[in-house]
Amino acid sequence: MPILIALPLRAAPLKVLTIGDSLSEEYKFMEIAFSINSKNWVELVSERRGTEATFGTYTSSYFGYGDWRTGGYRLNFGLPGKTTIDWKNILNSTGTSLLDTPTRNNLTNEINLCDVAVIFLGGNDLKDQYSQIFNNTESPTYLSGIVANLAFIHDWIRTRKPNLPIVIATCPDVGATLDVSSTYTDPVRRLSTRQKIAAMNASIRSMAATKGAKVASVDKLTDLIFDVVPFHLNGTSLIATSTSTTNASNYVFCKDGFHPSTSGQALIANEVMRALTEATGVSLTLFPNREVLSNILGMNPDTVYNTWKSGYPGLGGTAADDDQDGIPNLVEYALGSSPKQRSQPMTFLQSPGSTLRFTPSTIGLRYASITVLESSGLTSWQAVPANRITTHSDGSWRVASSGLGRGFYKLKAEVRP
Ligand SMILES: [Ca+2]
Ligand SMILES: [Ca+2]
Repeated sequence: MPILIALPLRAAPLKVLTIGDSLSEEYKFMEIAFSINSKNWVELVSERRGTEATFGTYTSSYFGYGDWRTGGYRLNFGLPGKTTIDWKNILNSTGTSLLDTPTRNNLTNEINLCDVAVIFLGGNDLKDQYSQIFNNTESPTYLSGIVANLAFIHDWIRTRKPNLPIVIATCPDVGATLDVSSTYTDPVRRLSTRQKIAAMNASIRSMAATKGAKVASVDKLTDLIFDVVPFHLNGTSLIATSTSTTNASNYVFCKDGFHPSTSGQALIANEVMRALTEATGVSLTLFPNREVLSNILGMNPDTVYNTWKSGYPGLGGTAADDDQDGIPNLVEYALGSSPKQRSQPMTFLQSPGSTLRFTPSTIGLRYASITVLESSGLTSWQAVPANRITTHSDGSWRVASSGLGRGFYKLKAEVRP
């Protein structure tokens, strides 16, 4: 009688091909120029999600592929300095370099082997003409041309492998980089330039949608750098206003002030993995901020809380209630109240009626989230539905009554993932 052994099915990692520039080229090959001690999204995904996604075998020899690549993963065509126009020339056979033809031929072979392709370009196009875009002197078709070039590259791949899932990245707004923002400072023009680039990225999203491609929102990172000032992850500060000659892990940019360092690249990796999941149905595990801080950057993600705690010698754990005011210490932190003095953070508004109000700490909320729980009889507690909670410009949260008679409320805090 045959013996059947059931083995757990383990899918092979997703084979990801990349058409990109220096943001995708392994930073290992760029060390002297700018990226010492830093890793980029391809390296982070390979090293930390290698059972889920792969870029193929690795060669550490420079120009080991005999094409434009300096080396690295076999499916990664991250070519430093290339624009969408350069890539279009390579694919179109209109390029003039001897390396164009082997690059095109090798890419064609690898497209046959991969499960999904990522087109991640445009940063160099924007950098090349940033002065013109900033001063409104760019060619009227410059930005729409970038979208058209990305569409051309998409279609070129599609022709070679009709059913291949394809991801198109939005362009990083290079105006958020230290290098560009320190040169182009006029606030009105900075804003209008940002709006033009955002409109171009909206066109990329529409173009991708019409082609059935998925979008990796790389511009989310540059939006964060513009809008989250000072920059932080879960309350832990990351410096975006200067650089470090050793590329210390708590800096957002590499020492050239232009390329994102490991922290920014980890956030880019999340946007690409999110799009890869959408495009292929293969679920890739994103990097939670705490994994980025601790495992990837080697920082302690709890330092902000521990620093606060050290101001109250002898304080108990996050769930303890040292001052016995019914508010656990982590909630005290999220509210900005004292864990050593009885606090009364929630008040009822006289008008209208029974609306409850409290004001969390902006800094506390970076590290911990707050959930409002309610109960009718103090035995079972449920989260108040989001549509009954509003946040206001004074920082307060207001919780509308359920309208069902007697109600009790309490706050729960959780350390953000
Ligand atoms: Ca307390
Ligand atoms: Ca208290």
